[in-house]
Amino acid sequence: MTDIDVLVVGAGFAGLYQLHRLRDLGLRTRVIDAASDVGGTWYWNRYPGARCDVESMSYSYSFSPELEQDWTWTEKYPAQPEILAYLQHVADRFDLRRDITFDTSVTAASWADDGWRITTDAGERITSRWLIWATGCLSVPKDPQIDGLDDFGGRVLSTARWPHEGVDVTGERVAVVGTGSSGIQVTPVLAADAAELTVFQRTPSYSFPAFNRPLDADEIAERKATYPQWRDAQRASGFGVPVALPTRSALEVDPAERAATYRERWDSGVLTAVTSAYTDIRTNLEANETAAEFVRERIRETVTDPAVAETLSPRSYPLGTRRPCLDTGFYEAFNADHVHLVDARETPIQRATADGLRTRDGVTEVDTIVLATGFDAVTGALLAVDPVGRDGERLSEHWADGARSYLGLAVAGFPNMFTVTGPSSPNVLSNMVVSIEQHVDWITDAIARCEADGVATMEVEAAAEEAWVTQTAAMVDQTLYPRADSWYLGSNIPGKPRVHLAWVGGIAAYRDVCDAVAADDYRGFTRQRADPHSPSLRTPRPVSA
Ligand code: FAD
Ligand code: N01
Repeated sequence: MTDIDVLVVGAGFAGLYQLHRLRDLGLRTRVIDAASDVGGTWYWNRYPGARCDVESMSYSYSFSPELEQDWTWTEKYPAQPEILAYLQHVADRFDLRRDITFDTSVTAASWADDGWRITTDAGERITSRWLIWATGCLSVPKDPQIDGLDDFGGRVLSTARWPHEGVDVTGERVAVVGTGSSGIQVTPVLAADAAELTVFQRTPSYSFPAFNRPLDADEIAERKATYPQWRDAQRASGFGVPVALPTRSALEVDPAERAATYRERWDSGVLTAVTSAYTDIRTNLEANETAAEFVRERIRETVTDPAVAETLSPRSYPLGTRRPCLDTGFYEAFNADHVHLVDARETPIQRATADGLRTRDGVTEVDTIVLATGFDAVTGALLAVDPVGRDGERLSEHWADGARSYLGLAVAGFPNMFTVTGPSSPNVLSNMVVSIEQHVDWITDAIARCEADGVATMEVEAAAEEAWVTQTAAMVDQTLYPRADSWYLGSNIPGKPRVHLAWVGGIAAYRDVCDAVAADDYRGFTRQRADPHSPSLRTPRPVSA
């Protein structure tokens, strides 16, 4: 039995920074990851075209000014190998690997009054006073639910588990299933080599052009000189990406001015620019439709076949209520004769056969099937382990009606356990590196305070959790998000309760709430000293979002 102070599960952006911070406290900390190296998302998702859609100099750590100065990004939107190299550099620079165990999965965790008992698939048993899930919001690929994939005679690849040695599809017939961010990124790159490429699209995405390019020396120097101010602007923004804040309704400006505004923001190549152009795009259907139609016009302008353009145009849900995409040449790819689009809403994939994918129109024969079919978001990695909390309650039982948490950081009945970017925190509705740093800092400070105060257990009160769940759900109800079936709501996973998985109020307001909770002696938590006869440290005032 290994005995440590803190176990961190996951060695992506979150786990690496969490380890670095906990070392400063002098706590015996261990990180475990199923992967063979650091990187998390950027270790696993190696498909051609994979890159971030937040600019490199924003999608990076802010905690070390020296790191900011020494690391130089090459592109506005770096590709997966560059982001992975960055995280490998961070691991080496801060000497993190010596406390990380790779190729190992945490398979079970249960609370035992004085700490957590954890088991790994290597058969190791670990006792840890604190348990931190840095397991990622998009780390468990969704089962594609296509019958017969085992019967298929060719290759089946998943964007989320792309082979490390790469894949050459030159001269092949390829099917891509799925048109979320992964499918939209991989399609044009595979199209460049494949003999025939068929994209099976069930729900079209709204996608914006990245206008990706190499960074020039002047803009790098300018950002390096002003990083502190830039980071402040990120933290003060809605999503961790500074964009000009709207002051007017989309409905109070004339159509020509509105079109010019949308065009200017479209040309910026910033994912959130168009959706942030007016105050009410996320809350008012009519306002939203002005922006949605602007995007559809761009699709019609780009795709030469009007029928294909129409199939690619989202009409069944408002702009921004499902994750929008940033692409390089996605719509343009359909102008090539060898690239085909199947409307898999109209003609669903019935099953895979030995030769390809069958719809009611027949079998599309292919050599390779690429599954870009998404993830069991936010809760998937946690429920895969399904920790057992106080009184033997499983997380899956606690979440039977949907994920519940306090601040997205902790769960009632699960003492000394934290979730980095857990449900109902800004997580996937933000530049996640900004949100990860904020969570890691908050968790580290909370543990440090407990250690200083002689607190042995820190646990969310059920009433605080309930209040948070109620308040965050009410905020979602004021937006257009519930109008779409999306992975934000768990709709992509059969049987997953329909609960919005992210805080929708913007990262600056969220940070204020978290800071206020900490400043108010961790309001909403009970903190119990090791001596059972000493009074618990409790601040039972109501929380407010
Ligand atoms: P992850 O990077 O997902 O790391 C979690 C780690 O936990 C994984 O390595 C996994 O193996 C490990 N793990 C999970 N369960 C267990 C277990 N039981 N035992 C052991 N190990 C376990 N976000 C943005 O803000 N901007 C972007 O541009 C962006 N682009 C993305 C592109 C892709 C292709 C994907 C899939 C996601 C993207 N994201 C983006 C979201 C991205 O996941 C986060 O930005 C960030 O990388 C998450 O870091 P993390 O450390 O929280 O989790
Ligand atoms: O997954 P998705 P993703 N038959 O869930 C379809 C981040 N990310 O990996 O919607 C046919 O968005 C499914 O159709 P439908 C980002 O946060 C970022 O692409 O269920 N189709 C959908 O079209 C992103 O949002 C980047 O109707 C099937 C698609 O598969 C998140 O990760 C890049 C199907 C899945 O889309 C997830 O993106 C990549 C079936 N049986 C990822 N099953 C950046 O650019 C599923 N689908 C930064």
